[in-house]
Amino acid sequence: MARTLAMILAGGAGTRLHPLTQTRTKPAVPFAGALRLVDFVLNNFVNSDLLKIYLLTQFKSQSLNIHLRQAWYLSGLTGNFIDAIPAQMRMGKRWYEGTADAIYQNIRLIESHDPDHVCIFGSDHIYKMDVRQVLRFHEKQQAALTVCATRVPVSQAHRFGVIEVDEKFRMVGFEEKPDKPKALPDDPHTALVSMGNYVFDAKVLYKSLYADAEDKLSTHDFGHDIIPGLYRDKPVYVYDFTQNTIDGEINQHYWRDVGTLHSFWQAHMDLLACEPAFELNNPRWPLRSYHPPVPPARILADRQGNHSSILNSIISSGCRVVGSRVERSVLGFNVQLGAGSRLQECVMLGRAEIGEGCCLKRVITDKGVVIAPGTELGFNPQQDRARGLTVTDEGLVVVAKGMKVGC
Ligand code: ADQ
Ligand code: ADP
Repeated sequence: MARTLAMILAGGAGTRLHPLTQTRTKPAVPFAGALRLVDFVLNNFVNSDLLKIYLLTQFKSQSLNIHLRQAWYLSGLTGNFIDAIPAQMRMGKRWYEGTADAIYQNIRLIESHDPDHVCIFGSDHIYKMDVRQVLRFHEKQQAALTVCATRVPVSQAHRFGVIEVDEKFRMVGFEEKPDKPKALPDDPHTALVSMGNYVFDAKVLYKSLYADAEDKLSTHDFGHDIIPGLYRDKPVYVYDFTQNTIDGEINQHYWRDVGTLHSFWQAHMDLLACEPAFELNNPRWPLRSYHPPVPPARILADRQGNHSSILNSIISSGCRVVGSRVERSVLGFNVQLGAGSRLQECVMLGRAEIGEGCCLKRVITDKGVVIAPGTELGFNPQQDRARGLTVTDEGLVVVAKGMKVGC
C-alpha cells in the first residue's frame, strides 16, 4: 500500500467573504448550521481512511484551531494525526507567499514521513469526494501529478484554473484564471476547471518546489507557476470528478467554491429543498463536526398561541423559535427568534438574538448578533448600509460578528 500524506491548505484570508472572515480564516467559516467549511475536506480524507493529515494555517487561525481540537482530535497512539501547522518562517523571515510556498516551507516535514504520494487539497469547497479513487487513478496512469477537475459554466470559468485534456485525460493545456476561458471541445457552454486538489508523486513535488523556490519570477503558486511548468514535460493527468462515486450518495458531483458572499448564500439555499442539490445526510459518508453541549432546538407557539411555521429550513440545536415564520433559512446553533418574527432566505451562523416582530429577508448574520425588536432588514439597501451593514451587489445584507442592530 502506497504511503500517502495529506497537506491541506487552510490559510486562506477569504477577503471576498468579508465580514465573515473579519475574525477567522476562511476554512473556519461556519456552514450549514452545524459545520465549518474545513469539515468537508477533512471528512473526505477521514471517510477515505486517509488519516495522516496536516493543515497549513496562516491568517487568523485561532477559531480554526479551536474547532480542530474540539472536532478532529486524533490520539497520537495510532500513528495517525490531524495537525494544524502554523506558518513558522522556516525558510526565512517571510510568511507564505503562495500556495506552493506554503508547501515548500514545510517540505522537511513532508520528507520526514517519506510518503509516495502527497495530496495537496484546498479547504474551502463544498463537496464529497472519495480520495482513494483519485489515488487509484493517479497510480494507474503513473502520473507525476493528478489534478482533480470538475465542469462549470464557461461564464464562471475565469475564477478557476481552466484545463485542456486529450482523450486519455492527460493535461495538454492549463491557464490559471484566464480572461477568456476555453470551453470543452464538445460543449461550448462548459469548461473543465481545476478543483484546487492535487495528488503529487512525492519526488516530483520536491523537485518542482526546490526549482520554484529558486525562480525569482515565480509567484510560488500551484495554479500560476507549478502546474503550467510541469504538464509539458511530465505526465500530468486530470481526474474527472464525475467519475467519483460514493455509496448511497444522491447528488454525487455537487461541488461549490464558496469564495464570495453570494456563492456562500447560494450554497446554503442549495441545501433547502425536499430533494436538495446537496444532501448532508448519508450514513455511509458521515459529515463529522463539533456539536456544542446544547439542547435540541425548540419550536414554540407564542403566549397568544400563534404557532411557528418552518418551511424548507435547517434549525440547529440550541435554537428557540417562538411564534415565528421561517422560510428557506438556515439557523446555526443557539439562535433565539422572538415572537412574530419572519425570516426569508436567511443564513444565521449561530448565537443570535432576534427581537420580537423582526422581518429579515436574504440576511446573513454572523455569531453574537443582536437585532432589536421590530427591525426590518433586507428591504431597503440604503437604510441597511446606513446601519453599518454590508449590502452586496446582489442585495444580500450581512451583519458582522457581534453587531447590535437597532439597539
Ligand atoms: P484559488 O481558490 O484562487 O484557486 P487560493 O486563493 O490560492 O486559490 O486558495 C487555494 C487554497 O489554499 C484555499 O483552500 C486557501 O484557503 C488556501 N490558501 C491560500 N493562501 C494560503 C496560505 N498563504 N497558506 C495556506 N493556505 C492558503 C485555486 C487554484 C485554481 C482552482 C481553484 C479552485 O489555483 O486553479 O481552479 O483553486 O477553487
Ligand atoms: P467563531 O466565531 O469562528 O466560532 P470563536 O468565537 O470561537 O470563533 O473565536 C475563536 C477565538 O478567536 C477566540 O478564542 C477569540 O478570542 C479569538 N479571536 C477572535 N478575534 C480575535 C482577535 N482580533 N485577536 C485575537 N484573538 C481573536
